[in-house]
Amino acid sequence: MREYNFDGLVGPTHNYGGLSPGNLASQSHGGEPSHPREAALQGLEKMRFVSGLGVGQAVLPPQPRPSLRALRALGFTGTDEEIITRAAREAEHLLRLTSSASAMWTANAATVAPSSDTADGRVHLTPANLSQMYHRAIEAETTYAVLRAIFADTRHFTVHAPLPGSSHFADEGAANHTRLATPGHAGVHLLAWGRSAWQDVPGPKRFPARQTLEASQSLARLHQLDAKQVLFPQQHPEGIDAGAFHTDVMAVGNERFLMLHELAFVDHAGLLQMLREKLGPEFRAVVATSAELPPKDAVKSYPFNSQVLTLPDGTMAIVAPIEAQETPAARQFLERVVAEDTPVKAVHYLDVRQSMNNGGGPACLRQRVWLTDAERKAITADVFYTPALHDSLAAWVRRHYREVLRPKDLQDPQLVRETMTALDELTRILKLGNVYDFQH
Ligand code: SUG
Repeated sequence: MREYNFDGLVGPTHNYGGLSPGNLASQSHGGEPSHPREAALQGLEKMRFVSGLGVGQAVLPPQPRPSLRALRALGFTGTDEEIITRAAREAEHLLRLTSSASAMWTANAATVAPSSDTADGRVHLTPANLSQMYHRAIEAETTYAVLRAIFADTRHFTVHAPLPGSSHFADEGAANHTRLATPGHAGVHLLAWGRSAWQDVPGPKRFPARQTLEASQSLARLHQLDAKQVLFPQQHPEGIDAGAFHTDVMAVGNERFLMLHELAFVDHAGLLQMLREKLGPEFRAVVATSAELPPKDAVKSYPFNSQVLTLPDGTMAIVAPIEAQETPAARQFLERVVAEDTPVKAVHYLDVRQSMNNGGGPACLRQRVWLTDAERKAITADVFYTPALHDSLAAWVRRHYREVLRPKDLQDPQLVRETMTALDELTRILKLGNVYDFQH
């Protein structure tokens, strides 16, 4: 079984809409000009780097934005251009909400369970409903279509429908999911959550908690995970109030290694004790206290929003955002992780600033999918990273993406045409078939 990182290709309307309460970067950069072309190329460079480490790499496509389907559902009628013009005039905020390129953060696209851990021996995937925020909720339908197109072979894959779209089952995908495993021990799944729809659990006071316990429990059932191998830790309310809207802002794990901030989970000591019992003595965890790494620094520079990758030689490497290198407490923490008795032997810092400014670091930009060789071969779409695919995607970005996007550019009816032309072409590059509503 090998891990493939399915990175989201940044979409042509990447912009700073200020859309996510509780996500401090999104709030503080709202209204600034964005650079879609640079953003997409930064993402491609990250894929090149990870693939160069010898780690499995693949790509997921952006979604059509502004979403005409969403605007039509809200009562706008007429030609595509008329819809944009009228929305711009009458409800600028709806145009902004339906224009976000947020599907780039594919950690939120779905939750995945590898075939080694599921009762029926298939890979299970559930697209996240993202029902907590409208600009993200509109991703689910297209994500479902894209995943069905890629993971089409039902002998190997089960793609479930997104959880029912009520706030009761608000699901943010793999951003709250961690799979840990040690040799000789079955994989353990952490399915974290921020609030309960049913039980009375103290939650954050300042910012919204997104994922519900009820959603996480449903994912464990749908994916046919062994109940003994699943834990449901609660995200620490103080962590959420400090800006850790997803678990992966304060914790990241891989196989026998977990690094976390003490504000990642309620009772992290109890959680680590349970993990040691389930995973045995090879399991390693490194905890950052608030004294060592102030929550403000963790949220601003995202050392935990790193990819922890197993390399072909069995050691691990961390791919962290450059902001973590520039923030002394974060850099020193990552250096400590390498210096201590952990499998991590190197830290690499990459520039994904365009995404970081909306609260999305390296870990947000990728969905982990564990595949056997047979499962890998069952995927016929051209989504696996190669230098040739890189070249054709980079050329495609340069052909279609604008250099700069200012808030009022979203009102340009031309933008929706440009996006449709680009995405239509992309589905042919990736051999996806017709996955977008405008293609039907
Ligand atoms: O859902 N930002 C995303 C960032 C998602 C990060 N993902 C993970 N942590 N896995 C969010 O808050 C901001 C869009 C804007 O403001 O334009 C946004 O949606």
